[in-house]
Amino acid sequence: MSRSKTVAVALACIAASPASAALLYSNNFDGAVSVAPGVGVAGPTTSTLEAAAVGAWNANGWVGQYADNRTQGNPATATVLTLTNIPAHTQVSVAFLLGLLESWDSLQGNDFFRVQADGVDLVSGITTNNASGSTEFYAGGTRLFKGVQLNGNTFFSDTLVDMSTAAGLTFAHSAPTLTLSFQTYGVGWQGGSDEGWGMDNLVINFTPSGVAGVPEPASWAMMIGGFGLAGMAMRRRRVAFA
Ligand SMILES: [Ca+2]
Ligand SMILES: [Ca+2]
Ligand SMILES: [Ca+2]
Repeated sequence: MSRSKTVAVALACIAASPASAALLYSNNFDGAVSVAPGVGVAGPTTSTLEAAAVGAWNANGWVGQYADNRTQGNPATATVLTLTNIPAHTQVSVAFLLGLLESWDSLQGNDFFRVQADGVDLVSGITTNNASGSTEFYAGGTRLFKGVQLNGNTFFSDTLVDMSTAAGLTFAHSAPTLTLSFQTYGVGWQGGSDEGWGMDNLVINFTPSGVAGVPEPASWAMMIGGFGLAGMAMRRRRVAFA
């Protein structure tokens, strides 16, 4: 095998290494909570369990019970999940189904939703126009249903968003404690029975330190140099046998 082929095969093997995410926390709000070994959990706060309506969205995971937040104010009271004693890690990724419930009034009505990690926005400005306004914005989340009734409150219809596609919810993180805050805000936010939000199928993954990810540039140089030396040694051996 030529030196260039040796290096190419080696690089292909490295590129094919699987991603190294592991489950940190998950909750479907129907009693199934999973937590990585040794990790402490507080919350999620400020939410009640409400019943999802029966419908096509059940297959997407908005099913059984979901965590419902109806608080008022600007900002409204956040639903907070705190994870402590997290093993050494480099990255965290958050996914959940977001229900924008009842009479959201969009950008024009100043009704917004955001997610923060340790006090810093990961995604913000999320809004929809269940009642009035014309702007939908999901920060990279994928709209699954609009104009449906996701719950028993039929005061305007609801919107369901899959937040697993929002790039902002995958972020560098290494501290042993992570505080996630889910919150509505905006001068038009009314809350109560008029406007609310909910989440279901919350899944948080993390990347433990020391697990093979994409090698650093210095590591690449060492590996390529090492394979080059191996190729030279093979050629020398062939010359010796000739
Ligand atoms: Ca559920
Ligand atoms: Ca509703
Ligand atoms: Ca409003």
